[in-house]
Amino acid sequence: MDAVVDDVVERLDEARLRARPLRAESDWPGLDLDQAYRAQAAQVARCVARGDVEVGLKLGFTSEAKMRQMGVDEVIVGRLTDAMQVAEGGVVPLGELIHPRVEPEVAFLIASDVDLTEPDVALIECVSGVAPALEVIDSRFSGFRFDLPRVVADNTSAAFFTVGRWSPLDALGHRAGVELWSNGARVAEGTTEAILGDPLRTLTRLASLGGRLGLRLPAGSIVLAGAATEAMPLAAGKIEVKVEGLGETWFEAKDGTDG
Ligand code: OOG
Ligand code: MG
Repeated sequence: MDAVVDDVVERLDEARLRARPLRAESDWPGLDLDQAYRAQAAQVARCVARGDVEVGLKLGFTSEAKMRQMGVDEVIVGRLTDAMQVAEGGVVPLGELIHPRVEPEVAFLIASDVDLTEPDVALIECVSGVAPALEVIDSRFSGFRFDLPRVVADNTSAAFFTVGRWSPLDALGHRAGVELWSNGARVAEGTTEAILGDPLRTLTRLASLGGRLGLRLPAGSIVLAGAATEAMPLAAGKIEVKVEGLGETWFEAKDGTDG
């Protein structure tokens, strides 16, 4: 047992459920990445014990824009559950969130069971589809201020996500345009090249990181490759992502906790 990890899990879980940020910049001095990934796993295990189902993994800080915005320089992995998934056109309840931001992403669909701890696992060969995606992030730390261990412990700020229609992998161009729209206005734009030079590279990074962390991807899992642009503040209304070659997807952000 690790009392620090237990405290991190307890406080972050409560912050998320109450939508009240933690002022923990000075707490847990020396918290390291290993403890942070254990805290992340334990928090998601709590959600699973309450009935949630794990549906995939997400990568964070796979673009320069994101690393610069948040002041970090390492790719990280988080866990996705069915409670975070919002159907296309569905509602993201702003009342459950602290200070949400939205990111334009692409998602991959994993077709067969993958054990990332197996050496030389060819994750890319297990991918059967790619889709436009939106991710809502909501740091449980006040002011979205954190270091790498804290954002990892906080399950990489994961809150909600929406995935559009799957296309075959070759529909994804090397420099496909990515646009984020909010209530009919384009609020961010970039290209898929911003994601590690090519979003497919995120799969190689995921294979090595996931191997060290002992992660698996059952058939049907979703992988979010990380934002192509900076994250933008999420306000009420229709939020849409358009990815050249893949089409678009959207959700509606609504005030109130009942959706
Ligand atoms: C961490 C989440 C980063 C991405 O796509 O890069 C992420 C954060 O910025 O709070 O999801
Ligand atoms: Mg993201």
